[in-house]
Amino acid sequence: MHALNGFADRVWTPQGWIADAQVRHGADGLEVAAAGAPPAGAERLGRWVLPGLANLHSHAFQRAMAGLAERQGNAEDSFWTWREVMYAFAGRIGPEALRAIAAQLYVEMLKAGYTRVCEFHYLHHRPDGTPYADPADMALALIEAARETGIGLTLLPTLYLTGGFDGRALGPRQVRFGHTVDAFLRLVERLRALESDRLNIGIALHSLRAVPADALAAVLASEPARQGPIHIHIAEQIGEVQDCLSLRGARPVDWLLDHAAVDARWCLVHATHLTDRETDRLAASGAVAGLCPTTEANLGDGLFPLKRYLAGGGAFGIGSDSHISVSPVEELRWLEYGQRLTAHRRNIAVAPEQPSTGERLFGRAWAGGLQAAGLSGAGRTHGDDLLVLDEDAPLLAGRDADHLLDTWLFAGNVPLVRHVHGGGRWLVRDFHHHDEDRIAAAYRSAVAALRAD
Ligand code: NGQ
Ligand code: ZN
Repeated sequence: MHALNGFADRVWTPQGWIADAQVRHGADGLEVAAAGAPPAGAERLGRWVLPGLANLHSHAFQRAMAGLAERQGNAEDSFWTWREVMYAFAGRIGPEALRAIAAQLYVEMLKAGYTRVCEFHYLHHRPDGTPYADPADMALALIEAARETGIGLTLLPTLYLTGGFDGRALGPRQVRFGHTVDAFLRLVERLRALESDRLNIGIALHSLRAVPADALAAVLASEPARQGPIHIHIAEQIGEVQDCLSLRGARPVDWLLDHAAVDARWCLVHATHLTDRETDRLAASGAVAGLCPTTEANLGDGLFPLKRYLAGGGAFGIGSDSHISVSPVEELRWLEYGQRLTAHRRNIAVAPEQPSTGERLFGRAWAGGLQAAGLSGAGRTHGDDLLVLDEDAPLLAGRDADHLLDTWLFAGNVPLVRHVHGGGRWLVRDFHHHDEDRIAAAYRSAVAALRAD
């Protein structure tokens, strides 16, 4: 790894901005210290330096269908009709297409400021449900895509057993998602052997709809579940809350908190439909709420009770999920705007000790993302990756550190991430990813082949 030794006018840390700071790689990730003047040999990074964000929820293949589900197919179009369109699309994706789509997506993520991604991966087998020659082929395609682009990857092989809370078998379009618990755990162990600085392996349970109680207990008691992050989709749609109530006798988040030792290793994705009590319980659990505001808006899910959750000390991070948008700015902006639109108030995600909305959104999403990616233990305080914003952007003229994040998150429509350093090298320089032309060409061919099929 090329050891970064840089100097910047202002560097964001969880404790606040540090002026005239030296930035170096140490054992616990980036080390930032006030230096006064540039130390000998330090390269000037720029005026504004921030840590990279983790995108805590991604289904990479869905990027290639962005914009293809925005025409009415049914007067009652909903999440569930979108899901049928998505399933038809998913059925066309094999390992080569997945690798090309994911690589293009990851380039876009890096350029937007995400330096790590959690892949919630359930497209395991061939469309007819038979395993690929190597049952890990689809997972390996995602690992290759991440390696090509330099983004850090938290791969979450996903367990998917049933087609609903009633335990029905997987439908014909879902069979490629399915595993026995044993085969699933073998996949996790196989992938764990590939872990590196830029790759770690967690576990995902697709949803309570897809994982019956006995399978949940078996996975959580298994050896592979003793380490790494655990993610689950939960309470995204009112229909699944009702099904859970009628078939398991409790709402999804209550049920999960009663049946699993949910703690800081967990990420509950969406968690949209919560009672006040569930909101407080989730906040107190230490788990991360995996919020995906642009997808949740696109799919008509609903709004997360952010204000109450933050008041209870809850952790959250952001994900771009279906990738209808690939932008941490847009996720954080819509997270706040959704609340303003319903509360008829301004500046919701703030606290008395932190009156800047942008600061609080960014700081929480940064910490929650790192936690959900399984990277915040062992004294790591800052992550490894950094972003340098465009100091020449007119938008940032006259901004001090107190207003920098408010300006970026609420007014930044032109890309402001100018350079990105990750995994010990510059991945993006002057807005360009080092391999973006080749990756875009491969993506175009892959999408053309999908349309021709
Ligand atoms: C997914 N996406 O797994 O891709 C889901 C849709 C489902 C979101 N929930 C499928 N946003 O939940 O059954
Ligand atoms: Zn999802």
